[in-house]
Amino acid sequence: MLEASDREIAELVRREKERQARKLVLIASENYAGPAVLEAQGSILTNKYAEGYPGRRYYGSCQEVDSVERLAIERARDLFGAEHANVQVHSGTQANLAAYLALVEYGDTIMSMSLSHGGHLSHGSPKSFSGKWYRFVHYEVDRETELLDYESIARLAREFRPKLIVAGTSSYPRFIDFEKLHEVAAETGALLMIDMAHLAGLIAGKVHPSPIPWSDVVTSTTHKTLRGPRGGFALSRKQYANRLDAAVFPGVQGGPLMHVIAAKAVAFGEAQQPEFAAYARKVVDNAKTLAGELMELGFRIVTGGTDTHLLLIDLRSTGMTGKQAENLLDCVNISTNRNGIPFDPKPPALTSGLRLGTPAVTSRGMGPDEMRQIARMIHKVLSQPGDEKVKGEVSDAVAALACQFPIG
Ligand code: DSN
Repeated sequence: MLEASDREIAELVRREKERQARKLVLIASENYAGPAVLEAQGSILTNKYAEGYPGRRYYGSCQEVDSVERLAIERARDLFGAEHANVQVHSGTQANLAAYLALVEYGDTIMSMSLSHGGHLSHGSPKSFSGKWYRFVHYEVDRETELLDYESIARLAREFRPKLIVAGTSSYPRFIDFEKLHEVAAETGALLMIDMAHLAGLIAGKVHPSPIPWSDVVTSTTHKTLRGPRGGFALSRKQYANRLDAAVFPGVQGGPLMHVIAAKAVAFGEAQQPEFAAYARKVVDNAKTLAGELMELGFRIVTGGTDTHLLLIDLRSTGMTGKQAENLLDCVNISTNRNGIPFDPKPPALTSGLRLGTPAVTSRGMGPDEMRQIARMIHKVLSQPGDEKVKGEVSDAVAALACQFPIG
């Protein structure tokens, strides 16, 4: 139908599909949603208005979408062992916006990880609503170990007495100790909110410790390691359920996207299957193999490795910026993104780091052998940046690998 009614858009979708098949996607926050998720997201549920919550809507004829949302809520709660779930939030940032609205007042102090050390824009960047509406105090990683230093987080919390402590990152490659953060929050009278957007699939697959027992609210996206549709959700203790729901609607959103909620339900259902736990394990194993091989080839990896789906290359020894490395690899169809490293001397538009992640290539079925191959390709291109012959050889090798592992 699209081809017949809008050739321009149909052609762009076709080209994007071809791009996703041709490139090796190592962007840590990207993945390939499965066909059932895509079908639900593309369904006629998009036609229905359903402001409110199941059984309490502001529109008639919501019986079917009520059942869809109830299923999504039940599955999210079961998957993560949470007391309450809100599946209406449109995105991770929107989930964070709603969580702040539910838990703190305008102008209150919130403590979170610095963006330049692995945090997120919505954790208090001065350019985001969060940094404009709340007083953020940021903690950093330790300069030597590049790890979270829970003692220094506790000292900062004792000094600034935040109402809310936020943790969860977009480029920290190690386990986060949620229990220790809970202890800090309990000691200093703060609430604890974990943004598990990057980790949701790993937590669902039980290859990363869960924040649920230790947190008041947990926010997330659905499309990263969890492999669902582009969207968000939030979990909470029962005592914050009403406040969280009211903060989402009518606090910061209007009508829910029922087609996306259906696709979230499908993704939660898929993540409840044993195959998903096996997938999550492979994602982490692949990231460890990729990091190990890159280190063998002489790259410095921030923190010396990874416990998760992502790793961060420190490019300073190559004399190259993250932007240059990202562009070079893109030329050979390896898709990555530049990322600041802790205490990065370069600005965010350039950076000294390159972030790599394995969720997407693992969804294609790649394993340790392919990770070693990819590490060698990255090394070859970045160590001979001006050599067109090398670029041609690596492009051919990428094409061969991509053909061997179709995206379905
Ligand atoms: N932009 C996402 C990422 O790439 O990590 C986080 O929102």
